[in-house]
Amino acid sequence: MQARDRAIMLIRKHSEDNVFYLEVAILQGRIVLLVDLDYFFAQCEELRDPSIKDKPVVVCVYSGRSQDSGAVSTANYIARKYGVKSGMPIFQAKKKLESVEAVFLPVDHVFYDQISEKVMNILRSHSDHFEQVGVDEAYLDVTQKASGDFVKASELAQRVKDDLKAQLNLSCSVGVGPNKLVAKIAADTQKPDGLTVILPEQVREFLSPLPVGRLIGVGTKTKERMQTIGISTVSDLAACDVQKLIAVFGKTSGTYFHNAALGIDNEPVQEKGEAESISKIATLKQDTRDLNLIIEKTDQLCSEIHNTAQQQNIAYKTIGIILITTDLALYTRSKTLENSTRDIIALKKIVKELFEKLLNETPLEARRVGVKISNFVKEKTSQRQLTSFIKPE
Ligand code: DCP
Ligand code: CA
Ligand code: CA
Repeated sequence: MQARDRAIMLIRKHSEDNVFYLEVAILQGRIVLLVDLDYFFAQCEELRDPSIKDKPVVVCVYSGRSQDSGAVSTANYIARKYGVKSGMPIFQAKKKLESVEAVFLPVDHVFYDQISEKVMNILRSHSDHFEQVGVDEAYLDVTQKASGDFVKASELAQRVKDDLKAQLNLSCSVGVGPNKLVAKIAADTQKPDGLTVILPEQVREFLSPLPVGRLIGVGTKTKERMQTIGISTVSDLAACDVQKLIAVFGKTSGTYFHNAALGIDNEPVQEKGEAESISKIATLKQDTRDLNLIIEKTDQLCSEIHNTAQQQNIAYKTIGIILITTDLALYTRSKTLENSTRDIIALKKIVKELFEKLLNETPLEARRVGVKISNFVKEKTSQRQLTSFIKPE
């Protein structure tokens, strides 16, 4: 049975049993779709030349040193059957495909960006709120369009898929859930050409058996640290006391992991650049002119801002500070960089410099201090692509 039919049946069955509960659950919640194009770069190449469609297609980032040096950017699903994967050295992919007639092509970002733009325009038209998160994926908040109803949302998701197929001849995989976290994981569970619907009441059961690495924000290092405290699945993480997580990972990350394990995620679907700045401000334990005490506090604020910026995939050009002195006068200073950054070390360094300078300009003591980033730069891709890793050998 298709996930979509299962979702529809569940809603109907429950609504017979418990109409009130279900209406409350559905009306209050959001419905978010994550749409991710299948084997994107390789699918674009198949569009350009449909004659390669039935063969293994491997898109490569050639480093240029020798004929086959470089790595695989992506491959179509036929090539994946032979074991070809993103990131694999090209010579290795060639070895895996030596018994068949395969097509190896160089990346052509200009072409993929053009197709991506067309895709995003179609996706945007189906949403109340829209957020592109990579060259080939986007979140769509469809709560209003679907009248808060998961059945309608599932049908809408199918229409999105049909539209992309009819207008651009592209296939994608879609996840439907009550928030971004669940929608993203749902989309990853059935590929290619998948549609996976997770109802609010299915979230815990859906997430529980998954390895923690499937949660957004749990990378290799975090996964290893979790293993050392006996956490390998999402249900292990959900069972772990939040205070323990905070002790190990800090307040922001500990709380985030705890909520994520429970399927809680309140991040809005919003286009990058919608928010114009992110700022945090805090009161010092005591009024002071001691730069070290001030920096101790602003370093914390920088970490919080850095986490938020990372979650929203924001790079920024302007870094600012806020100082409120004992007499409650407010001072602000900022520095605009030539190139955008997302580097926490640069952020902390500039904040320190700005405070050092500002303290020299006022004789008063600091009472409250703040940090602000602005002048955001929209990044096309949240996934770090191979091209950004590969250096000439
Ligand atoms: N990409 C890359 N290097 C990687 C991962 C991805 O260059 N290590 C590029 C090529 C992909 C595109 O980004 O086509 C999108 O990445 P995805 O992770 O969404 O992978 P695909 O779309 O290729 O495959 P899938 O069908 O699994 O989504
Ligand atoms: Ca993809
Ligand atoms: Ca993607």
